[in-house]
Amino acid sequence: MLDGMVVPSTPRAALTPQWRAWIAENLARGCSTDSLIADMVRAGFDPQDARQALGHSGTPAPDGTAFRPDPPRIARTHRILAADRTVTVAMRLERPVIAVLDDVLAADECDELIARCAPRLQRSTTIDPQRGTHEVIADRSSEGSYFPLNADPFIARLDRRIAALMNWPLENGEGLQILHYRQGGQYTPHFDYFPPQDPGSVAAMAIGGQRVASLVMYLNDVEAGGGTVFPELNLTVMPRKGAAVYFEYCNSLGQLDALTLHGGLPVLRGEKWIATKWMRQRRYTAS
Ligand code: PD2
Ligand code: ZN
Repeated sequence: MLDGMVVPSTPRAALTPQWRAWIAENLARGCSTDSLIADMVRAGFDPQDARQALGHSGTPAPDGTAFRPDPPRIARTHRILAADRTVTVAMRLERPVIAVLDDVLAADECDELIARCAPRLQRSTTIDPQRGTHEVIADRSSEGSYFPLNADPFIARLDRRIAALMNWPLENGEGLQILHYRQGGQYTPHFDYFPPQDPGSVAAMAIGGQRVASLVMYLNDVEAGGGTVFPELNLTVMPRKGAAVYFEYCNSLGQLDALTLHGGLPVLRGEKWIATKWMRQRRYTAS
């Protein structure tokens, strides 16, 4: 631990949000996972709990050091020519790499995605950490639908644009995931990558490997609430129709950036529609 960092005090050494923030902050400062585990054990954690907490906060590089960011995959320019559309960069963060992007989708493209999905929504699932299967859980109160890669010419155009924007091969992308939140709907903070210590991650990573970057596109204007929050960064991105938030979390060593913890805040008024694209380390399609 670096000088000046205050170790959070908690009577039962539980993994509170303050402890998670402390772990993320120290990893970002370059502390080794071993030194953080030692500090946590001194503060009353069971060593196994401390190791598990660190496993969930990022995978150390082969030499045991903390996450080392690669140069961003996304272009550094103010405007990005993404195949058939020019996207404007409204905001950037270097660590973790986050970009807020305007004009990713045209208004009529947002409307078409919503119209196509509305009749076939199903309660959203997440990947079970033990088994790797898709399960309905209370943490994700939304309904969703899915378009396989290149499902038709309209989806293929969007897949191509998004791959160019994210600067990954189109084949590394999972199919577009559409989510609908009603008033009160939310998605509690989580990582989009598959936590390495979860047994279910092996199955989830069998095709295409780890997830490396996400693009969450907003398909409508939400009346109140519904922002995408990054609790470790005190950052909330407001949903605006056609805009998106992009973030990277897996480097070329396979290390994971725990600062990308994020969630969907409760929709306070109105409804919220998003489309999400996740990129993998390798080709995701079976064929
Ligand atoms: O709805 C969102 O803002 C949101 C928040 C966190 C979406 C996702 N994660 C996701 O699709 O992974
Ligand atoms: Zn997410």
